[in-house]
Amino acid sequence: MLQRRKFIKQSLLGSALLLPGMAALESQASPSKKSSGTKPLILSTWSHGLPANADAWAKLKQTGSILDAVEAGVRNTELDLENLSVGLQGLPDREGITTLDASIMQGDGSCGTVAFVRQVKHPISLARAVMEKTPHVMLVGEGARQFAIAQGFPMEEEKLSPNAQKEYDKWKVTSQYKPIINIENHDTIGMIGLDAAGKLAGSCTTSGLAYKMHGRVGDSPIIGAGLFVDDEVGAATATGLGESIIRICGSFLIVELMRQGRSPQEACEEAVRRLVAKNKNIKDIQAGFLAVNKEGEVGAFAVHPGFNYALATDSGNVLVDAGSQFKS
Ligand code: SD4
Repeated sequence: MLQRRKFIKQSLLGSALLLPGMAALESQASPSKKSSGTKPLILSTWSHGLPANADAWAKLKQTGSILDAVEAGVRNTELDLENLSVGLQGLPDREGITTLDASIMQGDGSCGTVAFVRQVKHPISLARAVMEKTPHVMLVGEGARQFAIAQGFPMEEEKLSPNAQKEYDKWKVTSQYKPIINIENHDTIGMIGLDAAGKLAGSCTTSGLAYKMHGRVGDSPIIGAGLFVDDEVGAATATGLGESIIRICGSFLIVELMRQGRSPQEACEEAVRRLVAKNKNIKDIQAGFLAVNKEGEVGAFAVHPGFNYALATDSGNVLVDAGSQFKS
């Protein structure tokens, strides 16, 4: 029932042959096969994951830190002007204000998150500062902004990007709010990475749902929902309608299923089944999960077709189609 994963795009990182990475993907469909995972590895949601993975990979080679890598990778997406779901160029809430959510986590349990934060270009770095420089895990709203100022983060002008302004102006004509995510406007980036020594880290950053209520926070900055990392087991991240992911504690669920012996692929599929069971109007809800275990085996699954992810290994950086519960 799994859709066969398709190799879509060729390496950004160099080499043309993708045998180790592809072997890992094929093994997901037959969990009884012996592990064919690979390390190091960087995994991230959607096609903007390709340039993000490339930056993460370069950082990993430069500093040797998987935490540095997952921060650097998603900073790329936070600056991507084409992306209307991440960073200050993202679509605003219904008041016309762009507010950002982000989280970062290491396999030893340390983590930091920010939510409902304004004027900060790199919320992922602010989340890292929360993790490293405060006794807390999460700062939100004005408190997060004040902390950013105190930490020397520049405050950006509150002005919508030209693309976001155009879309917002169109939306205002009807001001119709439907908390529905179609595949086309899923752009959050969730990234998980495993270094050669088996250490894990993850990051997730988003402007959240377009035209959300002012103050709405999604799954991305909620540890256990949008991101969870445990060096003993593996890591998972999520994209899609945050409310549906929070309801099932999606990323934590996947890591716990892997702890109980499921493969990353089996764990992602079970999380999607759970999400489908716990959410009404499932035909209007897209959500997708990515997972890696500490052996470097990967898994991915979504509610509806269309979810893809970028996978970087020593053999290259490729875009891969994930399977889905419902078919088109
Ligand atoms: C949220 N999960 O805020 C995010 C949205 C998302 O691509 O993934 N957008 O609910």
